[in-house]
Amino acid sequence: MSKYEFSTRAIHEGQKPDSATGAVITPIYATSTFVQESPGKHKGYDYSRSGNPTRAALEECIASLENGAAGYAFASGLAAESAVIDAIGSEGHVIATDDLYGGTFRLLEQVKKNLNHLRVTYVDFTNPDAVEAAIEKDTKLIWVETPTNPLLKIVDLESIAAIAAKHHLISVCDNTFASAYLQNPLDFGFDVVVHSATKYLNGHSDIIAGVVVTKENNELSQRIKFLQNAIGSVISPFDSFLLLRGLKTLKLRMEAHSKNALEIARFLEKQPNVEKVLYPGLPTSPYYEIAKKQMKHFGGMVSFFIRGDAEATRRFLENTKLFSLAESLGGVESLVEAPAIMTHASIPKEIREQNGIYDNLIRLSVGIEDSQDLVRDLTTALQAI
Ligand code: P1T
Repeated sequence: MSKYEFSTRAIHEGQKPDSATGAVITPIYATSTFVQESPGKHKGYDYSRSGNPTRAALEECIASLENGAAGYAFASGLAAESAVIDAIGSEGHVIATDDLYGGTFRLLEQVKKNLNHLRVTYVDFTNPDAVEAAIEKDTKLIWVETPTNPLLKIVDLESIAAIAAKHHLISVCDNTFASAYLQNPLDFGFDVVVHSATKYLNGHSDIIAGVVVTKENNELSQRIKFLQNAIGSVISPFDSFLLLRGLKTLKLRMEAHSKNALEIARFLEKQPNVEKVLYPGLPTSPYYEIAKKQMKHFGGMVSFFIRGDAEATRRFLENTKLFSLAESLGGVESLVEAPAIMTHASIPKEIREQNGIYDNLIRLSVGIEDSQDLVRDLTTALQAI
């Protein structure tokens, strides 16, 4: 299938008509177990934690969309991340982006440090020299998010992959904010891609899911597959079905998200009560050139600082109507949130502020509604602060 373009693969890869019935759409194989003719003799499936045909179709599809060799689907983005981190074993050193999802920070700080005895250094990855300087004798893993959550910094994937390869480190990119349509980190030399598939990959805010794709079907990949089954944090057949359905329109949705987000970023830039807009698609962004190089469009996330304090932020958040005040992102509907008190509240205040996440930071997940309505909604909320 790899000779086909993106949307053709999204619609067909791993999804041949059902061999038993001819169903064009991959059925939801809602079964926990599979009959065996004789012990160990079966049609490729014996128990749904170890493998399920709906999940298998999804895993083949996402592996193709990320240009990888193997895909694994999990019950959440964090479950996917956890399996990848566990796959490097206990003890050793990890270098991670300083601006990353609060839940990933919590997973590293409050779980993997204690239980896996890992040490973690957080670095501003927009400076590749700082990443190389942070490498220690026992560094095993480089963990990147780009665009970062919530400051939308862009990391140069090619430079970071080259540093990882030079020092024989495993490189992982959390590609949630870009999605597999806008950016494929494996093409730049990364070893592993993870997603919170809850977001753009599914696109309809109706499931929690995660995926991992590996560049090679190597020992690391097999270890992740082993952990997926051994720990059991798998996605259900029903959620696999919804995710497959979402993937079919990923390209169309990402184009619409990106178009609306650019329009909104340009609008916000002109507003007197907006202090600064963070969007890699604005030519004024320090990340514009690198984003243009490695992404097809600039994505649907826009962050900005309003001119005001925590109370003004609260008034803004209470006065949007179309932008629902909620955590998460990547759905067709627009969402708004304040990272300091919502998605990134699990990061201690002094670290948050050191990284640039202040109380007046607002993050938008721009949906695919008609942009005039979204701009009107933001205008009303800005007038209320
Ligand atoms: O929520 P879950 O599916 O477990 O995914 C976690 C996760 C991982 N990586 C990134 C970059 C993320 O943004 C997330 C989840 N983020 C939010 C819920 C949020 O509002 O930012």
